[in-house]
Amino acid sequence: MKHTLSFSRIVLSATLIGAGFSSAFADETIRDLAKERGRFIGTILNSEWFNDAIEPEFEEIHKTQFNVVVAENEMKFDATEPSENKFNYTKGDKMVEYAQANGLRVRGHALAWHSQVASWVSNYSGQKEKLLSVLKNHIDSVVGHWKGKVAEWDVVNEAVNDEYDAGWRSTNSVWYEGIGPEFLDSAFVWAHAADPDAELCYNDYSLEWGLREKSKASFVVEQVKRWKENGIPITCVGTQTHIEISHETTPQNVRALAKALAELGVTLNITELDIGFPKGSADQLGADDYAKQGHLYRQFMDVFLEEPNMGEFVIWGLTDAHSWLDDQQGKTQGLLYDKQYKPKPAFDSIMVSLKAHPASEVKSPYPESLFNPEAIKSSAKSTKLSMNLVGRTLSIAGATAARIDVFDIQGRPAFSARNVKGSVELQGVSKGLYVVRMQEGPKSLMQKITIK
Ligand code: 9MR
Repeated sequence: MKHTLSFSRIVLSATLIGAGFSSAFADETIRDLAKERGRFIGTILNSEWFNDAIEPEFEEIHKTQFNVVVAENEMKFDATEPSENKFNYTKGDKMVEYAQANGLRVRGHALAWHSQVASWVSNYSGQKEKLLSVLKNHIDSVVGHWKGKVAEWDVVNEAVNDEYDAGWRSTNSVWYEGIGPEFLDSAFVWAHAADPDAELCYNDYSLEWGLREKSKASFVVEQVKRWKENGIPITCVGTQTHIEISHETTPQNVRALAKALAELGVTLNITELDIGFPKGSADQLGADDYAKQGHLYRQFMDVFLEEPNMGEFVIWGLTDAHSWLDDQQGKTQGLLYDKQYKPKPAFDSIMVSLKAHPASEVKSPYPESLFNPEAIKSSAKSTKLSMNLVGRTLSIAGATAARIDVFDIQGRPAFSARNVKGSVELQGVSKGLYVVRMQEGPKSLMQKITIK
């Protein structure tokens, strides 16, 4: 792709050349190379950015080098619904506007998580019906507010425990303890109803430890299989991938996970990558250490580009000057840019991997329309599904072989039919309020119905 050097890029290139690290690729961006390959590469906007307390280089690099963004803390439950049913979207809106102005995709993080839940929710501990309505109202409101603007949500985050024999996280989770595991299924159904076009992910850490029997990754794959069989609208898994320099087998474990999810028709995204050195080691690190870090980053990028069902490569921070690794973990120096905003060897390694995988050979899991605005217009024209219920007869239009799934108000599957054309009888569904999802290829429509 040909591009003219913008003023900001010239300034940026100048800042990259100097003492310490320097990049051999100062005039090229990993964003452009990823985009040509139908992929997204991104990083967070740190909380300091939202508070206007970050160096100007941060945003300059951020909007030049990345094409997907996620808020470090500002779209979490405690930030968006600090008091019951009183929503605060100010900081999230700031990010969405920034993303729109600079052509970045937005990931929403996170809807149902045991951590960073507003404190008022614990007033309802153990009250199943109330917690279901609290979570539903939160998802309806937050996803509804950013409908069409947030491309993908981490619907459920970190719901699997850290046991050797993995299972659901059953303690210290207000959602699990009060509702049971059906909070996960319900969360996906509600999120899909609020924005049928958004991609919906299950996101967790330690998935990079491999698919051994009873592992977290194997447990997640089993759940994804169940969700797909039951028509629960999951489209992606996020592997956070907070690792250490010694974790050399993890890229190939991520490859194996991608392949397992490909069989289920689900995308795998790397959502929070960082590759840290032991805390306190920063002063002793030399060229070999940074080369080793770069090698691991490159292996992740190689896997990412070679697996056709991987879409986003997101790093949990831009600069070592602002990283949760130093603040909250026994780790340090895990990101692509050093504390002076100089690109580290890891940056060049990612660039080299992108260049070694020509665009013609990299498959994208996304429709062409995501990267090509003209195609967006023409696909919008063809996305005209509609449905209408009379008695128990659901008439459909705009599809020739649709899949119909009916969920009760708690998100449990109540009816399912495939290859529907014209109409379908909702046999055996008792009276009440339901959500119907109609799908044909990439087109999908959700609608509430009442069976009387
Ligand atoms: O980077 C986030 C940090 O600022 C917060 O204090 C912390 C609180 O839980 O969350 C960090 O982000 C986490 C993310 O939301 C989920 N996966 C682990 C991330 C690092 O802790």
